[in-house]
Amino acid sequence: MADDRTAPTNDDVTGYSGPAGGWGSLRGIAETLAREMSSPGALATLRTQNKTGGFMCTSCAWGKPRHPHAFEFCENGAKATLWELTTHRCTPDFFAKHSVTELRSWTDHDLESVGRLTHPLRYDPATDHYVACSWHDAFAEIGAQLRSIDPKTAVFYASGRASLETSYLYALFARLYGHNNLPDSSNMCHETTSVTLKQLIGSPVGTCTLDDFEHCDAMFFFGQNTGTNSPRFLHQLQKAVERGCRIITFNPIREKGLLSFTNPQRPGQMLTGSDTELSCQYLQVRAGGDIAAIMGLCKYVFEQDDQRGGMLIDRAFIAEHCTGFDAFRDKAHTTSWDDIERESGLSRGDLEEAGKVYVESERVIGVYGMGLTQHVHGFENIAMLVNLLLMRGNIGRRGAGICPVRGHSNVQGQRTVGISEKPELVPLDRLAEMFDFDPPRDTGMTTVEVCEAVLDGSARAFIGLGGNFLRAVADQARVEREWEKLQLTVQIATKLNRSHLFNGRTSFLLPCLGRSEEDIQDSGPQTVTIEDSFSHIHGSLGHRTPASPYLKSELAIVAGIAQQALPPNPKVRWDEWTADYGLVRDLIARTYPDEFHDMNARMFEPGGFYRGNSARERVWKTESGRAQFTAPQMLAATDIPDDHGRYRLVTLRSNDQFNTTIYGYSDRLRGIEGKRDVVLMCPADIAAAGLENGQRIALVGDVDDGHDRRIGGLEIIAFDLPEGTIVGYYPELNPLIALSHHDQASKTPASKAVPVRIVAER
Ligand SMILES: Nc1nc2c(c(=O)[nH]1)N[C@H]1C(S)=C(S)[C@@H](COP(=O)(O)OP(=O)(O)OC[C@H]3O[C@@H](n4cnc5c(=O)[nH]c(N)nc54)[C@H](O)[C@@H]3O)O[C@H]1N2
Ligand SMILES: Nc1nc2c(c(=O)[nH]1)N[C@H]1C(S)=C(S)[C@@H](COP(=O)(O)OP(=O)(O)OC[C@H]3O[C@@H](n4cnc5c(=O)[nH]c(N)nc54)[C@H](O)[C@@H]3O)O[C@H]1N2
Ligand SMILES: [Mo]
Repeated sequence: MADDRTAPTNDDVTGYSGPAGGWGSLRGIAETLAREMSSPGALATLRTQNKTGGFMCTSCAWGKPRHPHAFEFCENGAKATLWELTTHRCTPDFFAKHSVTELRSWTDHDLESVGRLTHPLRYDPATDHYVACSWHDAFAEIGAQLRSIDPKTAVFYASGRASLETSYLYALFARLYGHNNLPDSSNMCHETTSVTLKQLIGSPVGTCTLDDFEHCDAMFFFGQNTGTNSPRFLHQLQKAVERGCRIITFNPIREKGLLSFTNPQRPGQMLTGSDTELSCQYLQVRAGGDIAAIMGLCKYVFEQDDQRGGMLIDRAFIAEHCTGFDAFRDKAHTTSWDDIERESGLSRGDLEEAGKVYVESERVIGVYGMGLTQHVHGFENIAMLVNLLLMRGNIGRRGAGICPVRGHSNVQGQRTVGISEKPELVPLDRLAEMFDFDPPRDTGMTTVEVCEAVLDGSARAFIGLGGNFLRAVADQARVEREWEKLQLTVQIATKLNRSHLFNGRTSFLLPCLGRSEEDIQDSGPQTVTIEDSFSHIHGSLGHRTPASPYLKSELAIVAGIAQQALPPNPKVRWDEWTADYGLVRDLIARTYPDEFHDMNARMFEPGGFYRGNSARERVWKTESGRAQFTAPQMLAATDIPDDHGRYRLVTLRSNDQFNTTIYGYSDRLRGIEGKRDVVLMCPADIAAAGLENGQRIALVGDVDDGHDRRIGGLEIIAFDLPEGTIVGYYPELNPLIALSHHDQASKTPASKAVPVRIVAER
């Protein structure tokens, strides 16, 4: 349990005591500039980032304000751009020198550091090297292979970066070809959100907009590491706190970014070193303890409501808009404080103090990230947050709502325009009519099901539109071993990564333009669009000279493959669409007229155009037509019982990475420098296990399914954590996560509260 008196703080056991932002973040940017020898004008490019007429950052999906700051980017957004603008190149000469098998021993950092991919490449199994090939041959061969297999055995994966235009065509391609196997990175991320919020409030995405952060009285913040993963959000947090909004944070780690912030955009704060305190209460919940913690908050609200004659709970709202309230109330009544304290690791007093802020606040926003979604009972985590908010009508009002903080810059948008394995979310009848075909109606594979299909040999082909699928999935080592059974693998990427080093019998690596680069097609320079976390759509125009003259845009690559794989269809015009992306936006507008009408005219509206959200209007597109309370059947977000020597491992990001892209080895805000092979553990746990700070250990997966999962050579670092919760880095620890360890409702891999044991190495 978190107790500041017995456990040292992060600052005692590690090096960093400064706030998030500040000089440290500027140093981080300068180091990346130098390391990547970024091309001339890189800083000028950064100035146009996230501004109307410029390009939209490829880092996180946080909203882009109507009135941007002079530099509307953060340390990590700048790193993402500079990483793309590197002068290093990964050429056919490089691949002549290094076999694919050799490259498997390289780190993620070293692979991407080689630089931007320059030529289309084909894997030659005879020599185990990649060799350059022509685009024409690549498209023809991929098309021929796709024509030779049952479409239902092919998978079209997408990482959440590709534009709305590319995503729309990619999904259309899959359906014309004959499958709905369209998982995207969202399946490992906020799919829990898409499934839970759709079922409970009828909208699969958050209900807030940036404006709400100017009007809320409190934010309840669960499992999202703002300082690292959505740093531009710190501006809204700082402003909110300065006008009196209170932030209560639930997180096993005392994340610097949620404790305090020095704003690099405010020279005064930079000079004086003063910072803004962000969270007024910081509750170090156990990993997997949020159902219990939120139940505690709700129980307090019920108790206070009883004492104040029923004045606290918004019964009028509940009567008019909700269902399931009575069962939920009964559940809260019968749940004991003892159970809540044990499962959350928090004291009743602390939860009551937080509950007091909730009932005192007129307008409340619930914010969350992977700390809620990546659990076996992620659904119930989010459902409890919905319960809490609905109790006082905190959804569908200005300054209130639910705010899942999305990951990839267009991950939400990809789902919006059809990349989904769930056909019921896609207007198939309209597509059938527009393109004169019979779309497949069966449910496609999630990322977990794709891995299962690779393991059992039923998957035949895999196309990856960006991303690093094989590195990002659970049970990574097992899936890697079976990958070569695939008949065809195609990866569309900007930089070399581990997924490119495991090849199907026929295998291509196709290099594409990055978003900051100029995309010239037959009708001239092309704009693309993306959707941020708040359902706002932004045009993005790259200005940089492409890293290589042989690159193609993602859209052109998708169209090039589709053209070869599919029979001709007069309604399907790959060449015309590639020549003018405006025509693709017209298709999007025709497919989704309510949200995307006049898309071409609106895409450069300052702050983006809003595609709306029904739940925000208190229109509940759920089965019952109402917002749904849930009575959870469990208090822990994991199914694996506590046991002596069993720990809940949280796998998460450092400050110096974007997912599997490792920029460097500095987790600045947590004070961990120069290494990633670490396990953070609280001093009490270290002592109880008879271990020592700095000792080498192995982690062993603790699921009894006949598969050994073990990673050795890890260093213990004493860290301020609740007992029983230990922490290490993604993606290095992914082989420890059993494929079966996923959210029960959405199949999002449960990368948090992974059951493990510790074996001392010496
Ligand atoms: N710079 C940078 N930005 C990024 C990314 C990146 O890698 N680098 N990745 C992008 C992507 S795709 C995504 S999805 C987002 C991810 O952003 P986050 O949602 O912040 O994801 P994580 O890094 O996994 O951090 C999870 C947080 O939840 C906490 N946590 C873990 N388990 C629990 C729990 O059981 N309960 C609670 N209450 N908290 C818990 C952890 O301590 C940590 O603070 O960021 C996006 N932005
Ligand atoms: N254990 C554990 N596993 C996790 C998570 C976790 O918290 N813990 N988080 C999960 C989450 S939230 C996510 S979103 C997934 C991420 O999974 P992915 O989205 O598949 O992985 P990324 O690391 O974002 O992909 C990086 C690669 O994308 C390519 N790339 C970069 N820019 C572009 C571009 O503009 N176009 C194209 N075509 N390619 C580009 C580069 O080749 C780069 O190597 O991982 C998941 N896995
Ligand atoms: Mo993500």
